[in-house]
Amino acid sequence: MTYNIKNKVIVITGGAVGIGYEIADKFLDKGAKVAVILDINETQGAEAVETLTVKHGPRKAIFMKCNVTTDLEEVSTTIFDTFKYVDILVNNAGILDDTSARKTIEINVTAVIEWSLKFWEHMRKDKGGKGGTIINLASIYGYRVDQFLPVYQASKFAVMGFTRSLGHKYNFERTGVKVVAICPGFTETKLTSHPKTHKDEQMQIDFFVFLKGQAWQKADPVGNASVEIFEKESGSAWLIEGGKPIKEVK
Ligand SMILES: *[C@@H]1O[C@H](CO)[C@@H](O)[C@H](O)[C@H]1NC(C)=O
Ligand SMILES: *[C@@H]1O[C@H](CO)[C@@H](O)[C@H](O)[C@H]1NC(C)=O
Ligand SMILES: *[C@@H]1O[C@H](CO)[C@@H](O)[C@H](O)[C@H]1NC(C)=O
Ligand SMILES: CC(=O)N[C@H]1CO[C@H](CO)[C@@H](O)[C@@H]1O
Repeated sequence: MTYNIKNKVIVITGGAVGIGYEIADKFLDKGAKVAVILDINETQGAEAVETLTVKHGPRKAIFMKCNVTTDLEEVSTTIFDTFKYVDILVNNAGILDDTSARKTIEINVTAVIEWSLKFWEHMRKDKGGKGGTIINLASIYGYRVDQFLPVYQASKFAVMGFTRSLGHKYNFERTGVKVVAICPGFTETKLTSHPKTHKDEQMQIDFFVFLKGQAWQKADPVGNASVEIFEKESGSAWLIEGGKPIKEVK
């Protein structure tokens, strides 16, 4: 089955910069009707809309200020009122700060689950929707284990389990809502320029050395990969590392 992006309304959390921005750009390239960019930073949101408008034309990108941990009800209501129907949700907002476990879990797990369920209900065919797609940003940390970021690791395992279960064939066949995960390897964004591990000095040094040895990529190929993954089977997860072609994570 070919999934058509043309005329689809896409909502992207954390969409103003980095991977989220690239995803908005690539879906607009493929003919999406509008990209609704949610982000906490209004300056970056306005900049993203300005750049995307120059590239794709007026009213293709819209910014709404949003804190994913607190604003789900208010922002989703505004989105549904304004656009009537949302076809694609990308849960991308996240932090990388292993010194604040509660915050990481709140943003990277709880918010992903709550946003997914809200839009899943909106899209499900068996409850009056037209079906749709939810793309969750997991990470290489969703399946490969290292010793440096245990909290982040836990949050990504959670996103993978949630995605595979909600996206299970059983649920997809009933609802027509596809749920897939994208697992980027190390990607150059603002988030990764200052990763925080524990205050343990030796670990900081070892982590720095470890980071230097990874296959880094820019955010751009992750945007491309998300367009490809849009067509994949519900419940599946895909690795994009070092800018190489995507690979299924079993
Ligand atoms: C928002 O982004 C701008 C531009 O990158 C930055 O200068 C500013 O500090 C950010 N604001 C907050 C509250 O993080
Ligand atoms: C988002 O909301 C939470 C909960 O109220 C708060 O702790 C956090 O600081 C907010 N984030 C920003 C960037 O304002
Ligand atoms: C992304 O895809 C576009 C075509 O859709 C292509 O021109 C570009 O080279 C790709 N970029 C990467 C980094 O793969
Ligand atoms: C699903 C989700 O919100 N994932 C984010 C968690 O945080 C990382 C940053 O460390 C983001 O890259 C993910 O998109």
